[in-house]
Amino acid sequence: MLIKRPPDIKSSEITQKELYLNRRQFMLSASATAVTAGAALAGLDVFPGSRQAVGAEQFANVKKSSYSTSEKQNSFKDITNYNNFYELGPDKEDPAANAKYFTPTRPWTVAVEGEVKKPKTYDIDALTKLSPLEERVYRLRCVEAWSMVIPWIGFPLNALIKLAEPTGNAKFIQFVTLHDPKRMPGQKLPIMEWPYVEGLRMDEAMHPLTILSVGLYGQVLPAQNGAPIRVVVPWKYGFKSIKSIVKIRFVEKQPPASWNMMQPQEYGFYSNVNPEVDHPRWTQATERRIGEFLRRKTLMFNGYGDQ
Ligand SMILES: Nc1nc2c(c(=O)[nH]1)N[C@H]1C(S)=C(S)[C@@H](COP(=O)(O)O)O[C@H]1N2
Ligand SMILES: [Mo]
Repeated sequence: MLIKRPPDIKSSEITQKELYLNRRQFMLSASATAVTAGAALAGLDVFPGSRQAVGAEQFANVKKSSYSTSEKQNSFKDITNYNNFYELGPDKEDPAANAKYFTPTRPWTVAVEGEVKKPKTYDIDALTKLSPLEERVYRLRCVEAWSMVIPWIGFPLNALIKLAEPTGNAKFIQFVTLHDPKRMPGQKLPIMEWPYVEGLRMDEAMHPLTILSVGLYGQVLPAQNGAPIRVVVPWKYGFKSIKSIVKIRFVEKQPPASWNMMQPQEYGFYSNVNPEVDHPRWTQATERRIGEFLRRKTLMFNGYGDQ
């Protein structure tokens, strides 16, 4: 199903459409997610000046977070068409184009296991209701020196950690992405060891800035941004923010992390954004904000040093 925006759509019609969408109170349904991805593919889904993509399920009662930056946000179109998600292809345009193989991303479960007193496999809908959802407008700074400002919807990872009750042995958390080459065709390519894995030290995982995101721009997470649930750690390079997770495992030793395993001399385990430490092949002192022409200075810890 392809929803096209007539070029001369009137603002009165937009309002009608939005009211209609809200009234429908879209269920967390496979079809809603599929429509989002399909429409995003066409690149025609966003009404200019509106935060909504036609047909996508909207979250209600999302609190604004005081942790948000007031910087100009990137457009929904940029955020959903310029991605790193190797499971859906190695080029920036691939994830949007290949999202159709990955959707629908429901049903979905996330297993919380390892060094915890309360291991549990959560259904994505239960996980989404685990803690009040907030909008967190964060910068995401890729190690490849581009960045975006994205209005994420999510909740602090520490809410889930507290429920799991880590044992004294839990020093790190490992995150694992879905491994399903049929739905993630990039996994047929030997570009890295699959599944994608990442890790955080327990204090980093508990930090109030670290979130599990289930949406952006007020709606469910598009497939190419890591549907249905991903990590966002705003003071670290983008590759730490692992997408489409199925496992959260509490462990004693520092767990393997995909980019670190692939090129240990280029990507460390901690990978805090630091403009003073260059990548062996390029500078990290500046970055290109997607949609802008001039490069800007990269901030220490991506601007999250104070927290
Ligand atoms: N599973 C998985 N997670 C991933 C990646 C990936 O290839 N696979 N790419 C990472 C990188 S390098 C970046 S910069 C961000 C990009 O997130 P975005 O596409 O939502 O902007 O996702 C990260 N999470
Ligand atoms: Mo990245």
